[in-house]
Amino acid sequence: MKKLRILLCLALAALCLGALAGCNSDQKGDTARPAVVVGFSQLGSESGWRIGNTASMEQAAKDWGFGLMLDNANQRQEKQIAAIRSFISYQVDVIVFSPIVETGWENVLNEAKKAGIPVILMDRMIDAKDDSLYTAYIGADFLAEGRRAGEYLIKKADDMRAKHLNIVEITGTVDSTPMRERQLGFREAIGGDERFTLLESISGDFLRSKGEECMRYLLHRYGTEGIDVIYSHNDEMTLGALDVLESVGMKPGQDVVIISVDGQQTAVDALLEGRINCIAECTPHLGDAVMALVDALSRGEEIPKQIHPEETVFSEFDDLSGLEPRGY
Ligand code: GYE
Repeated sequence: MKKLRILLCLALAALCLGALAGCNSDQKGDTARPAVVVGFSQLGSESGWRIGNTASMEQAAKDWGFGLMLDNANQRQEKQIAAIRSFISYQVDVIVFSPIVETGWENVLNEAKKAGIPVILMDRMIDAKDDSLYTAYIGADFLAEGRRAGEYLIKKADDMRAKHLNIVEITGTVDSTPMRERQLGFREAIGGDERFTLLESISGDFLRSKGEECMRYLLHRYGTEGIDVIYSHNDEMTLGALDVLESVGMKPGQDVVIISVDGQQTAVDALLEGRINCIAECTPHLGDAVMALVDALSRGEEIPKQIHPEETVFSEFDDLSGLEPRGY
């Protein structure tokens, strides 16, 4: 056991030195500790959004001259908890993490609090009664994203003069903030409108492969004629669903209304081709704003408890000719 612990310490030290090499430092030498070290636990690489988000954090750490210890948890909460513990033992200046689900963080966040290390929640929230367990949350207003998706659908139904539309929903990871709130916001927007029936809601875990699986199941259950609208909580799952629809000869965007969330380049391209009807934007470019908070904390300044980036919606009703490349 002791041996294992020593090995773990050595591995951690090697990881830290590797991760921190080349950063600005307050001492001489390549491996000296930078003035500010950020421990960042990323939840995985499940989507174009997530990969863009990791790149944004890495770039911003470089731009601000901060050391970044990055750990990718590959979709496993226990790996995130272990990473946060390692950041605490390394005594990083700030911990940033993107919680894969909302529950189960109290213990490890209490440990960070006891160690006096501020925690910034990035992208997703936690469900904790005690809001002193984190210093700030920076991430999208997912409720607003869901509402925008629903508002688009109302407009579309008016435009189609539809009497009745059957909707299926492919959700993100169960118990994650974007899943919960994108679901809620959408229902809020369309609720009470009797033209809509929500046939079923199933989780595709934000993964393209599961989006495909969900679509196959939904087609099997409701048939090619039974589904009028697909509301999918992210672009990866949407792209998976498009493949399946096209493989059975359907024309997504025409035979069935496709509503997605995120706005990664491949999905925006599909929107421009008419294969997706609407995308509620969610930006992964949070790195710079996160590092600005880290900087403020390192100067002992107060920071806001909650920050939402500005976001919009792209749809077939908009002129998208001037849209800049998305960068993810
Ligand atoms: O929409 C999805 C990703 O938490 C906002 O996670 C993020 C979501 C994003 O996998 O593509």
